Amino acid sequence: MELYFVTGNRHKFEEAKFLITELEPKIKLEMLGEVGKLEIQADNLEEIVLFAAENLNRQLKVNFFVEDAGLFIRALNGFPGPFSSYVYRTLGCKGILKLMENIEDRYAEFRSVIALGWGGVIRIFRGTVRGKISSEERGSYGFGFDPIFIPEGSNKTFAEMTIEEKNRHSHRAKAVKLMVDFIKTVM
Ligand code: ITT
Repeated sequence: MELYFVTGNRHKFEEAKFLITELEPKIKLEMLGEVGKLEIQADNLEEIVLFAAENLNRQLKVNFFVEDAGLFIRALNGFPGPFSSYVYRTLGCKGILKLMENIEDRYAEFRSVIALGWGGVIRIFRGTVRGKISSEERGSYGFGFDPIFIPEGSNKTFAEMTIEEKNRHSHRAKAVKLMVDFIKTVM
């Protein structure tokens, strides 16, 4: 049986794929990038994924999930949070480092919310990773804000980690693992 990850972001798909191998061969993960995924601009991740999942649930007759993630910086009152995609495209890592210049409190977290449509019913899974904003960009793996985020318990940025290493810490890996645990109970 196929499970579709509806996303335009191949990196997110690759990260999830590593964790879903334990459901194989019964379940095969496929990326679905070209369907009409509607994204609303809202100030919380749950609202965004639920809106997208409810729309897809009406269009698709398959099992699928969508994920929305964001970087929440404490000294910036949670900015860019649900606006991370837009802020990445406009300010990028350099812009965030500039905003963080001379700020001592470097605490930040990545949050991930997954909405799974399974048998026509939508369920939510969440994951968070605590960490800090580095003082400069480091590493060339990954995507987005990976070069400036150091998870707690490591000295490396996410961009200095392989997918397996990032998955030992990441917000997305935590949410995907909870989803995998759920799927194991129903497949
Ligand atoms: P979708 O098609 O799945 O929506 P997206 O790239 O827009 O893909 P999100 O909305 O979930 O992804 O994420 C918003 C932004 O937050 C994303 O573009 C990155 O800049 C950043 N981000 C999210 N997860 C990240 C991660 O694991 N590492 C680095 N940056 C991340």
